[in-house]
Order: sequence, then structure tokens, then C-alpha cells
Amino acid sequence: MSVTALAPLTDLRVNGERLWRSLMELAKIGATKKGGVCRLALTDLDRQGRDYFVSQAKAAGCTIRIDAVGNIFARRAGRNNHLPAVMTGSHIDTQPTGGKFDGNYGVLAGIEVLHTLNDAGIETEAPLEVVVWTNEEGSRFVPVMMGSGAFIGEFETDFILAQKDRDGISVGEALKSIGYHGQDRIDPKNIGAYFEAHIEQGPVLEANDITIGVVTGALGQRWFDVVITGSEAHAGPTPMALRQDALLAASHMIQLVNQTALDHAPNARGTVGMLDNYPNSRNVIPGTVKMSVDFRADSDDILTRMVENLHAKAQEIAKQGKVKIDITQVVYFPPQAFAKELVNAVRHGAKNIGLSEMNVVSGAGHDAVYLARVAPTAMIFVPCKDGISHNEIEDAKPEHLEAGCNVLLHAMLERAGT
Ligand code: HGY
Ligand code: MN
Ligand code: MN
Ligand code: MN
Repeated sequence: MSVTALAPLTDLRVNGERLWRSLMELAKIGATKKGGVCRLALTDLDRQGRDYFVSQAKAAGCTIRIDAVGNIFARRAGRNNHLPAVMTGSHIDTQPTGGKFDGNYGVLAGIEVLHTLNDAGIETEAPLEVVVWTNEEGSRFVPVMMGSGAFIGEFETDFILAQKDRDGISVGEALKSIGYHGQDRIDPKNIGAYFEAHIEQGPVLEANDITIGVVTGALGQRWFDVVITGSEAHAGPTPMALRQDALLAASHMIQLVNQTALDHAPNARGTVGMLDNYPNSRNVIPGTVKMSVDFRADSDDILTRMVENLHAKAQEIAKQGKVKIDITQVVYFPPQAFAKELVNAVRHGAKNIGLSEMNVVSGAGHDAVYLARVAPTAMIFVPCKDGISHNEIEDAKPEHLEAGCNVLLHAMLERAGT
């Protein structure tokens, strides 16, 4: 982008209290007894959260556009609106036992940047956009990072609208029911830069007493649905040798997923997060088990080797248990490095503000992973308490959230020009 970025207004700072207040306001929508948030994608609670974001964005002087998969683009005009927008954002859908900050922080930090610029009467050369991406979590609907993936063309819109949750409700039906099935077409090639602020969701920053994580990239991920088919039978008369016990086979698969990750240490991850046992009756030998597999690694080759091992060993488990094991891939994206020029802008931004910083690799997936395929992209991490996330006790310090938002402000200003 050929904008001569003037020296950013280095003493400009966001209003940390206003940011914290907005986070606590949003956290009320889907608040759980343990202090977390359950706001699953495209539920009525997600609608309420979206409505809150739109009201905040409009109050900050933005125009709103919504695309066909419900991504919300809040746009603050610049002097030259033909320039590609400088974009930030994240997600407001949460895990069932989610926290106040995962995703929500990146969205409201973007709004806080706009409020700060408005208060200071600053007009940027390029327009700015704050985005809420649909269904980043992949908890109710797969694939994960659904909205940003559709936006950059990783998924066809019709494919996404047809995806169903466990109750058979499609994304298209859910979007219509919450009134966020948009028609606007936003060009993914017209983005000058994308920044995403996020809590680290791991222990590294806190353990090193560092305020800003300069995110150099994110692990690759491959998710699978596994269906194990045995045969229901009576738990009493059926001798052990004659059983086709799907849950016993699942127990071996769980061990296999765990061991495969351990065998590819130190940056490989393997998790079975979801398991449905059928018929789930005390005195019936389980006939069917449906389970998830979440593999992650910092190299595509390692991911490939982990998956090959999974398939090979699963067939041995199937043979031994006289069951059938079907493995279907539902998510795949390779490890993603972020743009050096933007990663450096985040680092310099932190240093200019006098904040401690260090390089980190994200173990979590983020919408930034897909945006990095169409625009220069970088992420800003801040610590979270005990590195815990995807847990209702997720917590973060107001001063860290404010610091990350200041880095976001200056990184966006530098890119957009004033
Ligand atoms: O699974 C992830 O990495 C993200 O939280 N969706
Ligand atoms: Mn997140
Ligand atoms: Mn998450
Ligand atoms: Mn995520």
C-alpha cells in the first residue's frame, strides 16, 4: 500500500477502562455461573453479542456490512477510501465453557482503537475495519474458523451454509434465525493489513513475565471425525472373547492420539475432545462411538506423519476389536507464518510504548491464520491468568489488555497513515 505513513502519534493511548467496561458488558451475554461465557455460534446469544458489537461500532461512527456467512464488517472511513482498508477483528462466539476474553478481546480492542481515534479527532488516510468473524471456535459447527475461511475462499459459501450442528440445524437456517444472513460482498483482495489482538491462551508470556507476545505464526491443524462401529450386545451373557465393543476400541484410539502427539514432541498436540457413546446404557456393550481428533504441529510433514500413524494403528485396533473404524478429515490447514514486516511493526510498537515483548508461536488457531493468505497479517498476544483458556475461569489483567490494545492502535495507525 503506497501510503506514506507519517510518524504515528506516539503518545496516543487507548482508554483501558472503557475497553474493560465493554468487555464486561459483552461478557454478560451468555454469562455462566462460574464467571465464564457460553455463547455458541449463531445462537440467540450470539445474535445478542452481534447486536452489541453493531451498536458499539455505529456509536464509533462506522458503517456496517454483513456478508453471506454472517461476517460483520464495521468500517471507519479514511481520507482516501479507495485505499485498501487496515483491518482488525476476531470472534465473539465461544466454547461451551468459554471465557470472557477469547475472541471478544480482539473485537472490542478494535472498537476501542476507533473510539480513541475519534476522541483525538484523528482521520486516517486509509479506511479502518473491525470484523466479527462467524464461528471461529468450530464447537457447534465445523469447520473451525468458518467465517474467515469462507471470506478468503477456503470454503465455498454453499458448503458453509449447508454445514449442520448435532441437532441437524444448518448454518444457513441459523444465520437466518438470528438475522445475520447478509448479502454484502467484501473483496478479500482489498485489505492493506490485518492485525488481531488475542489472549495467548497458554502459559508462555506469564511464565516469562512478558506483556506482549509478538506472534510469528500458528500451528497447523488437522481435525477428524471418527466413527467406530461394533455391535450392541448384552453385558451379561456375552463372553469377553465374542464382543465387538466400540467403546473399548475408542479407549485404544484415545491412547493412540495421545501417544502420537508425544512421539512427535515438543510442538505436536493430540486431543480427543468429543465422544458420543451409543446406546450409553450400563448393561449394553457399546455398538457405536463417534469421537473427534484434533492434531496440531509446527510442520506439515509432522502432521502428515501423525495422520499416517493414526490411520495405520486404527486399522490394527479395528482388527483386534472386530470393529469398523472410519476416519474423516473435517479440518486441515498447514502451519502459518505471519508477515515479517507486520510482525516487526508489532514488535516496534511494543518497544516504542516501553512494553516487554517476546516472539511466540500460537498453539491455537485464529482467523488471522486465514487472513494471512490474502493480506499481510500479524497478531498481538497478551498474557492470560495461568495460561488458561477454553475454560470458564479464563482471566486477564486490565493493564495487559490495555497494553495490547495500545500496540494494536499504533500498528494500525502506522499502516493506515494519518
Ligand atoms: O481450536 C482453536 O485453536 C481455536 O480456539 N478455534
Ligand atoms: Mn479465539
Ligand atoms: Mn477459542
Ligand atoms: Mn481461536
